[in-house]
Amino acid sequence: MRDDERDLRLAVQLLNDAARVAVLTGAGVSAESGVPTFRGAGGFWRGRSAVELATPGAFRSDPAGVWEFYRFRIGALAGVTPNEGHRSLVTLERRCERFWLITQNVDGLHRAAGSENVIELHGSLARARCTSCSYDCRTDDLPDEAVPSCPRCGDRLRPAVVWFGESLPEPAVRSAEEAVRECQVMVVAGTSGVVEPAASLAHRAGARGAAVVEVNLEETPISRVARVSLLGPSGVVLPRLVGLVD
Ligand code: BV8
Ligand code: ZN
Repeated sequence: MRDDERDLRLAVQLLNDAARVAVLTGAGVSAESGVPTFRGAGGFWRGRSAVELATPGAFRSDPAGVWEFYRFRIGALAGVTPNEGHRSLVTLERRCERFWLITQNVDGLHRAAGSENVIELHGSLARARCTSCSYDCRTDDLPDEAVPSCPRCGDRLRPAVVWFGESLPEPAVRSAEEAVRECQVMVVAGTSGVVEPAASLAHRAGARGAAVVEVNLEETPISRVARVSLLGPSGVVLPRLVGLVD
């Protein structure tokens, strides 16, 4: 039997034996819907890296430039639909007793596919919030200004995403911690395993005894803790894997 066949069968067996399953996804899962990844070629915008733009410092020094970057990404999502990989995770959720879908992605595609228990670690491009008061709104309702201002207090609005150097939303962290404690299997799909504290969720689940099943185009730091790594596009591998699970 070829190695990849053997690995796939092991991954199927691990999921068949599990009632409590967590999934951690990254930009690679949305890449199959045409959304540029964070670190690949898509990670650059007008010569500036996404990592450099996704920071409070960039927003302080160039709020209009940062809003241009986010409006570009929000606009690029129009017409983007979930792919087979997103849909396979909806099927997987329905067959598990307990299921957590932890995503680093901010594109809303898991919810659009029909996933229910979605934990958005890094927030969402669908919403903006005030930098001073509790006002928030949908980004398709934004005032048409270079730097949208809050209708309630007049201060600047910002995208409701988590920037580098910012803490993750408490409720999302609590749910992700529960998943790490309880899951028997954690499927980790389409993430470079570079960004913390998201990447540590996989390492900690593995260290605790959960079986980590990685799905990626290439090896990542998470491959070290994976019981099995399935190499290939998530839009092909995930449906194939879930399709074989009882
Ligand atoms: C925090 C929202 C505590 C914004 C994102 C030094 C100073 C300060 C902080 C740090 C530091 N060193 C480390 C840190 C922590 C820092 C961090 O991790 N930095 C990295 C760059 C080293 N983390 C933080 O700052 C976090 N907060 O730590 O709070 C704190 C508080 C105060 C001070 C210090 C610490 C906040 C991190 C959240 C950042 N926000 N997104 C926005 O989107 O604009 S993260 C961003 O990266 C996206 O969400 C993205 O999803 C995420 C992770 O990237 P990936 O999803 O993995 O995507 P990537 O492009 O990297 O990889 C794609 C993968 O898919 C690849 O492996 C590829 O092979 C694979 N792939 C591609 N195509 C396919 C595929 N796989 C399968 N099929 C395919 N078709
Ligand atoms: Zn306000």
